[in-house]
Amino acid sequence: MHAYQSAFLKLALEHEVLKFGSFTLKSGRTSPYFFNLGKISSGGAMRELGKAYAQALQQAGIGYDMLFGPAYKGIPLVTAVALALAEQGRDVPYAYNRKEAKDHGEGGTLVGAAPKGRVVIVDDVLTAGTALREAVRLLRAAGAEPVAAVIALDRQEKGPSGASAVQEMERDSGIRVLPLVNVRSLLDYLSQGAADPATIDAIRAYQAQYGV
Ligand code: OMP
Repeated sequence: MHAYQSAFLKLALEHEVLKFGSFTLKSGRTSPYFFNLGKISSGGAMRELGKAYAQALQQAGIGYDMLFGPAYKGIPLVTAVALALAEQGRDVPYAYNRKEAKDHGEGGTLVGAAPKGRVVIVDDVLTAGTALREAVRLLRAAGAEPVAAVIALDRQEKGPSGASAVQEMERDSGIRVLPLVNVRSLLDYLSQGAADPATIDAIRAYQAQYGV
């Protein structure tokens, strides 16, 4: 594990991003854990998160022209990543969308830099891949070329056709998925004393059903 990955896991656990219980996911699955990146909600924590995303992006060595953050959780994330990259001397344009089109003022659903060229999507979690597919569609419709998605957590689950959601996403849309961590590394980290054995067993049982 890279230093930025363990720093990210420490940050996430300190801010109670990870919750245990019973949660209905966007996919309709009932999960014993939920990763809520919205808990990163102070300037200092968001700065650390932005740095971790920027490092994951740099590590991947991908060429890109701009960043895009899908509404809602992608909006503060894309801003934090753009700030972290600027701190390192790279000033990258970014854009985000509204969930509902605005019919006055500047109008439309896209805000920020006009989408063009090679775009990296910045989002929180990938389960079945529905949220990222939507972002890919939106960017293509705007004439841009989505090339990658950098996310905090890959839950390593099956997608709509039963294969790995990440593999389906990479195959169908041609974009690369760059997670800070995946559920396996999360489980390894939790097994070192950060969660009780019953919780870890519940996550493993869920993974046995929906995981890949
Ligand atoms: P998919 O569209 O199925 O990939 O689900 C991803 C979205 O679900 C994310 O953008 C989140 O809004 C939400 N989500 C979480 O934030 N954390 C989780 O642990 C699980 C989900 C989820 O609903 O699957």
